[in-house]
Amino acid sequence: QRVVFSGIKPTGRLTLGNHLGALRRFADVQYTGRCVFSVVDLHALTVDHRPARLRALTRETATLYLAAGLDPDACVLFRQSDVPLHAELSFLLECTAYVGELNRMIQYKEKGRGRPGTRVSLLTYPVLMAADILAYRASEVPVGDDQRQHLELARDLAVRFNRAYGTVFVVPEMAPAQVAARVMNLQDPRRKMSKDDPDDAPGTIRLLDPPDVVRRKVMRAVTDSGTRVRYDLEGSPGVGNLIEILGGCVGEPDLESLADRYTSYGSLKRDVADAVIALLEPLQQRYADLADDPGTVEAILRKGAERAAELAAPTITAAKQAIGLAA
Ligand code: AQP
Repeated sequence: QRVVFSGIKPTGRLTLGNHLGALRRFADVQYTGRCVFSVVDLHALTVDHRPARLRALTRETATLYLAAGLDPDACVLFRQSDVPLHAELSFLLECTAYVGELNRMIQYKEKGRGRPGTRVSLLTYPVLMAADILAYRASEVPVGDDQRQHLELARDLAVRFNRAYGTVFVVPEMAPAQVAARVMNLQDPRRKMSKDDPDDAPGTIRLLDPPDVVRRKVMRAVTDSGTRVRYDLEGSPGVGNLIEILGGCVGEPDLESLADRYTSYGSLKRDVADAVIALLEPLQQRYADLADDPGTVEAILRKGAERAAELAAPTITAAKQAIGLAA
């Protein structure tokens, strides 16, 4: 059976990158197998955080899952911290992982390695992510390109555990996006568009940005001093990023020929703005309806957590038994 797991951590307001690289693809696969999607709030504790903001962002992210079209009758939607089995399995996997490999994680290097005030959990974060995935015996993980290294680690841990103690885990495959697997910042196209960017960052499109804000951000996107529209991420990263975004929004994987249709940066930007606005409009409409009804969202999350715990429990029992804990 096809089993899909993915999650998003509520550390900021979701961006167009989160949508094209992850969220939209959750909706695309939800009727094709068992799908489990989580708002991974424990991961948000690995960096400096404020409790009230975390709670608000967790609610907003869960509401956006529904607004993006996730159907709670088809897939399991839950808040990670409601299912304590994730933390339990994470500890077993910490006893399988090595400090050396965690030290090499790019996100850890960028966000905290070598600083005395870095939280221990930032080092072990990829292990918790492995637990999230392995608990459901997921065969597929739809994530953006920036998560490739963490997914490799999840695979390594599954293989290592299985070899040492007997087969418990399914070794998951990464399911990368065809286009827009790495949406870049519109003002600095060599940097990933990140939800950690300041709330008013001009190069970051948020899923809840009103249409005029989206248009302004796109029209002011950095391009280059040339004039020819071409898809060349190395030579012309700003223009290449706009073409990726357009291809992602309209579902056109052939980016070279998409670029050939444009003779000026201005017309490309206008079409990018229109395409992003059209993609976000139905999502924003549903979000507005759901935001008025927090009780419904909460009830969906609670029911999802019960189901998630049922699904994960047999894997954790098997892992405990294999490693020598359970009777
Ligand atoms: N710019 C992006 N382009 C394509 N996909 C992206 N994702 C994130 N940014 C882009 C994908 O969205 C999911 C969110 O995963 P996460 O919450 O674990 O965050 P992340 O990967 O660390 O990326 P963010 O959203 O920019 O968060 P910060 O800045 O807080 O680290 C993942 O599938 C990710 O690949």
